[in-house]
Amino acid sequence: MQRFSALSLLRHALGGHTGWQPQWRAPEPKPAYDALIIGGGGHGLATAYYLAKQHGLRNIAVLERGWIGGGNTGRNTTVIRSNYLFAESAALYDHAVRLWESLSQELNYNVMFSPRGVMMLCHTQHDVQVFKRHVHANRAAGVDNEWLTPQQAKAFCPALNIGTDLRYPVLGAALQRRGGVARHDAVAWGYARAADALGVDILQNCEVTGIDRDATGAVTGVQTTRGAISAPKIGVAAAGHTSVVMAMAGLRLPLESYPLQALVSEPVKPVLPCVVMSNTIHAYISQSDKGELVIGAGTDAYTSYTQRGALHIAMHTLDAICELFPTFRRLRMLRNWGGIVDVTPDRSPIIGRTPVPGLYVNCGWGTGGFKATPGSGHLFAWTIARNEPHPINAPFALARFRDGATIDEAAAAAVAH
Ligand code: FAD
Ligand code: PYC
Repeated sequence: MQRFSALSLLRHALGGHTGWQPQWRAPEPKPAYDALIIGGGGHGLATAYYLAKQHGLRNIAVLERGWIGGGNTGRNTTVIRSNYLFAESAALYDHAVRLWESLSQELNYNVMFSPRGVMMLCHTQHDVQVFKRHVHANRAAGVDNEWLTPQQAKAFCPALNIGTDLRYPVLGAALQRRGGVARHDAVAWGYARAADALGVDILQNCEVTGIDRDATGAVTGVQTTRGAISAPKIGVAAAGHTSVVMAMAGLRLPLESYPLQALVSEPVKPVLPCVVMSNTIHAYISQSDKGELVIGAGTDAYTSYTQRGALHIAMHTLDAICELFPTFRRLRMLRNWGGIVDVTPDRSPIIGRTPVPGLYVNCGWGTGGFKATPGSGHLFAWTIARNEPHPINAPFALARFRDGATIDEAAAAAVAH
């Protein structure tokens, strides 16, 4: 059943990076479900959609303490790519990129996926060596990535300054042409609408405040601000706040939460044909379909739950952008915001079972989980439904920190943290 109104579609058409959200006839919580997903961001909603669509679990609910997509899903800068170093990661993120390529058709909702190319700049010999290694590793794993000279980088992105008098001159770049951007809130709404149509209850303003367990330690349900709800399976996709939720079940995870911020300029005519990223000088930029330049900074240096970043981090990023793109110097910034990302010691996510029977976790995407949304939901749904990981997410188990089988993607994360 389609529960979205014409008003919600109008709001989508008018929406910005924050704010508007679709309205539908909100269901009341039932006392019992077959499975619960905590967190109504892209990952949680995608998980619910694939649980219903591919595993036939339809008596399920997504519990969101605020509004769907109001967390990092609606706050991120939408860079999509799969150029990670290790084969396990390239397989994980490329699984997602392949799903992105047909997601609008899958959901019958335009998520505005735009594979316009992601170019990652090198400014030091160390960068050159690291990114050439990524190019070779990706190509060996069947993932597209190519090396560009500074002149080739400028030909791909004419506004880029490749002058040799820069403080950090551009020495080359790695380009993934299949990478790009999408419309972040449309992803949340598209999955929500499709899950809702399959019978999933999406419960907003429903904060989980406790996780109930029986004498064997297995989960039996949750306490929420809208009452107690029982279920034998609970999946947690509460980015940034995963530690808080997992502590309700007595679990401590290897996670730290940091603010990460971004900002947009006033809208201008098309000037930037691709995504440009630079980890070394802590800045990345793309242009939205509305014309705004979408600019992102590194994480704050301190752990925190404040959904805003420090001013000096943003200023540092704008200095870097102005050096790389002198033509943008006179643009005014329209708005800025922040989100909270949770980061693991190896900068790779955790997707899998936990030591608590019936409790599953999907977290630790740090600065880079938007790109993974469809793949993450697809694999997490598989894991919850079958109580075992899919081969693609098996290496991303929590146990890797105990076993020393970490997957260090700090360089590929590409956002300073
Ligand atoms: P969220 O969308 O945050 O969803 C989690 C939800 O859980 C939230 O809505 C929250 O309200 C809810 N929740 C928390 N606690 C509870 C509770 N107790 N009860 C009920 N609900 C609860 N990634 C990229 O790949 N590319 C990018 O360009 C990119 N840019 C970024 C830029 C910024 C500024 C930020 C902040 C992040 C960026 N990321 C990027 C990271 C990306 O946004 C996240 O990894 C991704 O969106 C996580 O999705 P999610 O669904 O897990 O989390
Ligand atoms: O992971 O590509 C990324 C990214 C870009 C901006 C923030 N994260």
